[in-house]
Amino acid sequence: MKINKRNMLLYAITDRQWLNGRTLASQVEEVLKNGATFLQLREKNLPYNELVMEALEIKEIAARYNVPFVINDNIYAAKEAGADGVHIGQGDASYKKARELLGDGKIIGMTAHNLKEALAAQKAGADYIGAGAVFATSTKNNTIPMSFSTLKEITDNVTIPVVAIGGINHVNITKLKDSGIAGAAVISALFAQEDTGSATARMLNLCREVING
Ligand code: 3NM
Repeated sequence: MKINKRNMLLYAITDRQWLNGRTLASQVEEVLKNGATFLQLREKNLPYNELVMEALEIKEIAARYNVPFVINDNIYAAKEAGADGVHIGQGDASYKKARELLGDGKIIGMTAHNLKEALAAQKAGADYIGAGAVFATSTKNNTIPMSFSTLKEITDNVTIPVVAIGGINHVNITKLKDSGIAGAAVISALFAQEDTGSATARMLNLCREVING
């Protein structure tokens, strides 16, 4: 599966820390039913076999909604589970390794914290860029703050889609207007909410207003 800009509008990233008895599969179903356009499975502490099992379950849900599904970091799990691709950090070597293993048809997204990294990701062959952290977040430690002007500099200078990430919520997303992004990547604004489905529907409308409008 290859992506286009429209796939990037509301990029949902999973997180099990807020499940409170709910299952990840049910939360993913809510998020996709309510219009998220892209899905990343992000698991920082799961043993490999469990990650693959979970990926297989989530992949089936994403396929039902025809939403691209990538796995964070683990190219081997992405390969074994037959995911649509992987999201990786920096580096030409990591890109090459991922592309070699997954093949040309798969999606490879890369993180960038500044223009130099964004240009390097594009040059390596990345299909899209995740750029952040555009706002403060408690979901991930040690994020590097990214100003609006850096974000804009990136979107002005690369041709592949850029999704903004980091602390984006239903209020501050309006600040990303005219930044040139193709979408917003969010974790807690969806998965930490009591009603994940309605949080997704509201976020999708905001993305349409801010990004397409
Ligand atoms: N990467 P939330 S910020 C996974 O800056 C991730 O690269 C970031 O979660 C980066 O939407 C982040 O809850 C966490 O803030 C995003």
